[in-house]
Amino acid sequence: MAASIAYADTTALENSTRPCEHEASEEGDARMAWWREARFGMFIHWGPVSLTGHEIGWSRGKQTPIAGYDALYKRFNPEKFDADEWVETAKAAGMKYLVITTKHHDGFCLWPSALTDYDIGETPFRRDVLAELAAACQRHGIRFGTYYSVCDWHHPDFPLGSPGGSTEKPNPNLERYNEYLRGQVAELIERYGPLSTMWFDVPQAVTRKQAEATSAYVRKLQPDITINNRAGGGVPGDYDTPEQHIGGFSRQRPWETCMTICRQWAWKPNDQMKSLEECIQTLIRTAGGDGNLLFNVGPMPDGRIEARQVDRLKQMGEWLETYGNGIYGTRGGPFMPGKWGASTCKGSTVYLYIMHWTEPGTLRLPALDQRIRTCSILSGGDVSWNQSSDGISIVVGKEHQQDIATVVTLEVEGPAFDLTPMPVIIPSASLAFGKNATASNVHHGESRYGPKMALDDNPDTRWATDSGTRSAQLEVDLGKPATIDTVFIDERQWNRIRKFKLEYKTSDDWQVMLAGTTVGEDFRKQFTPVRAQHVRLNILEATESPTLWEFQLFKDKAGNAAGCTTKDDK
Ligand code: H79
Repeated sequence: MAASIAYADTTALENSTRPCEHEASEEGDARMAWWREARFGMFIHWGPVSLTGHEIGWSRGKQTPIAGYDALYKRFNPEKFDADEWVETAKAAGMKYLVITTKHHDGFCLWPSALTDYDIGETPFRRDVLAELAAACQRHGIRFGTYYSVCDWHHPDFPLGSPGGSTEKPNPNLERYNEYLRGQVAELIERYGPLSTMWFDVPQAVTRKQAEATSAYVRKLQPDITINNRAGGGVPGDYDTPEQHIGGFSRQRPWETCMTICRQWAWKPNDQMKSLEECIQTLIRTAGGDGNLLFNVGPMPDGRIEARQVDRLKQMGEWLETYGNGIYGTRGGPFMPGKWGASTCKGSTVYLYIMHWTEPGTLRLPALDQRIRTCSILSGGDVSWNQSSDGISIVVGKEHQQDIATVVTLEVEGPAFDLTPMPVIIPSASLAFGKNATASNVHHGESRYGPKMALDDNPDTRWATDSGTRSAQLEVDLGKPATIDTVFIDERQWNRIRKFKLEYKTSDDWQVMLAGTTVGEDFRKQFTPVRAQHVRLNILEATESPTLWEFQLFKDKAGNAAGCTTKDDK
């Protein structure tokens, strides 16, 4: 199996929202109750690989030759490791649980396992990192969970090897490997449990039957443990795991976005770190979509978490001290996350986290079917508001607008959770809005991923293509000829397009009006005006299957996105 196949499998799992398979059960709800309340956890990727500064697992046989990678543990001696310091950092960040890579794809075990010698007990350090960490978590009231990689490119019995599972081992024995895996997860639960979660990953070469058996075994050892959706074979587990992006709004199926504070999972010197604004807005948008955030740090080879990362996490915690009431113990909605911001609710309170004003100082929201009793700014100050059957408007003076998010609370008459979730649609006035469209490819042929989803001004819907797609066309019929000179394209943080042409149809040909390379979030470009009825975005190259949230066309509108103003308009 090639590395690319392994990756495609993971992607499929991340996106697995097949409601019929994931019927909520009472046991499931009970297991997940604390998890939903907690909302925010720390992910830790660590091991001897930190000595190289390259990516955990994936750099084996790539940046670092296999023999060299596998010998790193002999000089892994993180003398400054202090479990209390890590857990105190998580706590200061406002995190409620912690999940650590007990074994990544490289096979190294951070605890002294009875089933292998490739573990922390054989390093000069020798201390049991998991025992110390589990104890520290207990002391500080943080739930402790274990990441355990299903694939093991180091173990001779696992059929695939490095780099990235693209090679085959000479004498694999998957039966025996599964016994090893089950023996190890039993050690984890028995020695360091009760665990908050068993966080499986990259289940290459595993059948549904085997994954079901493993999950049942884990459940038997600890009935209230949560299990993610990566045990293998499409076994759904308790929650979905969007990786490095924020999951879509869903109240039916629990989900947890895992994301890195820098770029790499494992420590890398001078890795690019996210701004405080990006960190906090990510947490808000996650909670607003009714999901959790498992935010990753990669500690250094000396055992410490980088000071700048510790500082960033503390800043998040300080923000949460003021605004966390609207994060912990809340549910996402009723206003779905979008460019404008996100909302959460608890009791009869709706929390609005306003990040972009639809007009300077004003936010317009769709109508609610409960009366708003009061409206206030969480950090104090005046807000004026109006509610009618057409919608709600909220006006906040410049002096009370906050950089990261202005937090406004609405008190409604009944349980806010009963309000039906709705998108915040800001009319773009795009000439392509609601027009007929066709696409060369639609993800699984499903209409919810159809081309019209890119023409609906709805920030929660998108046109998507099948995984494996690397080029695609989206064609719009404007109904009648129109003059256009501006395009707006939004593929969010996915940033998959590498080469595209914007074209219009003449009587017998497609003519190029704009050519470009990357698109990403909020791409806006003006070009020489053309008059056309049929316009297409011709994506010539993409790193993954192309997907677009919005595709908009304008005449004389080089201005702001979707009628939105940003904080810069203050
Ligand atoms: O443990 C972390 C990742 O190592 C693992 N899951 C999270 C929690 C993971 N599984 N699949 N993937 C990541 C996606 C694979 C991405 C890749 Fe790459 C792109 C592999 C090779 C190219 C990222 C960039 C890793 C190496 C370079």
